[in-house]
Amino acid sequence: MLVIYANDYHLHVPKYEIYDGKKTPHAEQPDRIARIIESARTLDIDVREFNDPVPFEIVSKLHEKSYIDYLRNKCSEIRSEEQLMPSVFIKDTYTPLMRHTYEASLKSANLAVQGSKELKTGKQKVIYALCRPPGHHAEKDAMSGYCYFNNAALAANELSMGEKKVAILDIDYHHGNGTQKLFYDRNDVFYVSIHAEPEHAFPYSSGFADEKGANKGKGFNLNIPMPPETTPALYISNLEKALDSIKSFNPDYLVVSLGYDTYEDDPIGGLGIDEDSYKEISRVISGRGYPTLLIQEGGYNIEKLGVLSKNFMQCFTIT
Ligand code: Q9C
Ligand code: ZN
Repeated sequence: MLVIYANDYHLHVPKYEIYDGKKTPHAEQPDRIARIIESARTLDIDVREFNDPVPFEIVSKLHEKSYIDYLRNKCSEIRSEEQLMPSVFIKDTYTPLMRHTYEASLKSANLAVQGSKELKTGKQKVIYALCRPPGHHAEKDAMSGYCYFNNAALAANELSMGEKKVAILDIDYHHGNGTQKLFYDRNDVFYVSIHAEPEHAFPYSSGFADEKGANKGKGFNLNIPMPPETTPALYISNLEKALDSIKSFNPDYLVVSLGYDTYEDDPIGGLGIDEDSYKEISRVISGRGYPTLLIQEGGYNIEKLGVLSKNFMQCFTIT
């Protein structure tokens, strides 16, 4: 496994989110990535920093120019330490702008795309891109759920190029509304998500089992919503089911949207997954043997992220 991160991931430091009109401390903090880097180092895994300047074209393949321009211009007007809650291009009030949000998001997206390029060389079978900010809620012209650009989608798009088949397995606690929407009409990218039932959990508006894709993409979207009383055993059996559907699709590459917010003591998620079960989840996915790009999404228990990611990384071996 090769672990990669972008040098400026810590520049975006959101202060608060607005939950039903009230300010609450923002859960998506730079330390999340620092903890995962630390555990990779204790496991003696190769960790590489990406430090390149990034052209905005890296995100324009899937995002609207007006949206990208808005983010760039708005962020450049914000003074350091200031936080701005945008009024447009939004789906919720959880996703604020800071002075360095655009820059950090662009580098996060670039990291995912570079991960794809590295995977395509065949030198590595598994790449873990520590993207931050996360991406799976971001739509073509909307920030949402702590996400600005859709890292996993941009990576899958790069891997596919309309020629290869790519499966995205999204195991973040939340449904990846942005990723689903970006590929809803496409049959080269199969989106499969296991997440908390949208009746009870963000994003509320999508992630239902009857959303199966449209037009050419019909049959290439699979949602597996899980109830609040999910156990590790129930979760793993649904994970096997998700992987069986991916097997029938027969992909060239697998992209995993990896969130640790399914952990039982996550402050905003929690789907009954205990820390040891991340070893099993990791074995079950890697056991399928696909060349795999892991993309970091959520996971907000900062004290536990070290051990959760360590359990996952140490068991992710492809033979
Ligand atoms: N204050 C990701 O995991 N809802 N995004 C927060 C609690 C928004 C999560 C409500 C959750 C977004 C990438
Ligand atoms: Zn999440």
